Amino acid sequence: MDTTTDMDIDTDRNAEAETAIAPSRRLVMAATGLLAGVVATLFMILLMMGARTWLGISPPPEALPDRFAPTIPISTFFGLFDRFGGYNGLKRFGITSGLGGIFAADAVFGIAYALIVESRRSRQSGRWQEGLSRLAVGFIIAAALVLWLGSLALLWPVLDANYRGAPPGAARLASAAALLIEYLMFASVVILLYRWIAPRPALAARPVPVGEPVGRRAVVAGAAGVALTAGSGALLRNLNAQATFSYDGLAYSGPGVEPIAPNDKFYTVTKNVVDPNVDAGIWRLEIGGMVEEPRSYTFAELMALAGVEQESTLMCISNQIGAGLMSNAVWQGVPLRDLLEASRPMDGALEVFLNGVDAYTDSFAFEKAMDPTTIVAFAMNGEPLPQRHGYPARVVVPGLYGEKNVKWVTRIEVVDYDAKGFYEQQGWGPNFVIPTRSDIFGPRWVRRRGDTFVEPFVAGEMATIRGRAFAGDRGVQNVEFSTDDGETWRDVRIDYPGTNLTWTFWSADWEPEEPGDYTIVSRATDGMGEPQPSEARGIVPQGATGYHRVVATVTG
Ligand SMILES: Nc1nc2c(c(=O)[nH]1)N[C@H]1C(S)=C(S)[C@@H](COP(=O)(O)O)O[C@H]1N2
Ligand SMILES: [Mo]
Repeated sequence: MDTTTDMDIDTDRNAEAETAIAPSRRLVMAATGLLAGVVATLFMILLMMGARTWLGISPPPEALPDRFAPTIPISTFFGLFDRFGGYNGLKRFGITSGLGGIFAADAVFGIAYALIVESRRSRQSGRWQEGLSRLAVGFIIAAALVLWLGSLALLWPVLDANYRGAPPGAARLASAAALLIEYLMFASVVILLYRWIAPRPALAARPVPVGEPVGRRAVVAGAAGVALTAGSGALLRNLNAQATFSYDGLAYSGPGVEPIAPNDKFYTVTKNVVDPNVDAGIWRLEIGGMVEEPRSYTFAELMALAGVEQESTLMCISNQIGAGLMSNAVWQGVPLRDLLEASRPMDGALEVFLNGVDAYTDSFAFEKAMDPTTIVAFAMNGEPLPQRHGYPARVVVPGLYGEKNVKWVTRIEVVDYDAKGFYEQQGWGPNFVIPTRSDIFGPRWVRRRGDTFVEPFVAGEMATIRGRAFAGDRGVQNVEFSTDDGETWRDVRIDYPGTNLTWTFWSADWEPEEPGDYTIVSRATDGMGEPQPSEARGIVPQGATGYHRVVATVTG
């Protein structure tokens, strides 16, 4: 590196710069580097927040957990839930540790810059403009490239996320470009700020009196940091207001449940901290992979295709017996089969691999994709899909757990291998067919040691027990009910039969004769004549099975 022109400016200063740097001066340099690093980080975070808010580009603190969550085994994943307060607590932890990590890395970066680059004879001029030597420019570019290539390597699989709905190819380019710009800006701000604040070499040789420009500049830099924090804070509050914390895990249960769940009460599960807010104008649905004719549909083109209307029930694999991570709706959409056939799938198709705009992935058998009941839905109960349920389009695949019903779907690939999506990589499955279940939702009960009705029943008075049964896409043939913990069974009344793809609502009258505790149980038989499994099985790894038991206290 040739710095002779800089060095020629002032030979006295030159001489000083060649003398060893005093430890106290090193401390000032390190502190200045730290300050520059922190302020530059605040600036970069403001850029990231802006890119997230207006362009839907996922910042590294959001992308990192998305990248690594699928690699965490289920047991560890649930262990983390316990430690951090559920999925929401874990999501908060993911974001804050991502932000913390960025600050720590960048503070180290600032200090290292000060002690390594600035202590070299690279800065012979007292004025920062002149200090912008080739070495500094080289350093900016090298540092940004290292951060950028590292980020690309680490985040590649999730860089195709775009929370405004840009198609995966464009989204990946946008994410990569944003990172490069952010890192270049970061490195530039570190250097410019350092050189603006730092004591000039000529001054540094003597003690810095209070009130020197150095101190004032550090204060100005600090103030800039505060202003940047306020800016990021405003954007962060805005994102936090949209965050899924308030509704992720929303259950639909209790005596008030209706056969068709209203859209705003439909159970909700999402991996995201802030769900996509898709601009249907830029969104596309791509059909690709092993097809003769890859295609890309605009929202208008999709809606113009011959559509179907279908009532079907969705249930999360994490739905405990008796719990409310299940709901039923009438969906409007296009059979996936029509879209696949239009693209002419090749021989050897084994599965379809689905991508949401949030870099969520899942897969299911090609044969299931060709089933006429598997649809790409764009409306729910006669309204456009609500944002949190996948606007502008989601897959509805009856009979398979909720996770296969990819929301904000943007790309469907035909593949000839066993593709594993977000949760399947954690170890869920491999069988995602919903087992038959039935439960009781009224009168109200609470989960104590076991489930217990809140209000006591009265001997000699007629009461009505109400519940639901669900058998994936096999239909519910019949439901039975017991008030003696399964010793004896009798048939129930079917209040809402639904279809093969939906749940069934049932009720039974019960007039207890004697005071005491009774265990109420139900069991269903599916449309194939198969009884509901009685074996109590937990949700990991293939969803819960077993009977729902609720204890009733009968008073005299
Ligand atoms: N793109 C995307 N699709 C997704 C998810 C997600 O996080 N991202 N979550 C899945 C899970 S685990 C479930 S149970 C269902 C929930 O759908 P709902 O919120 O509309 O009820 O969406 C599935 N589809
Ligand atoms: Mo789920």
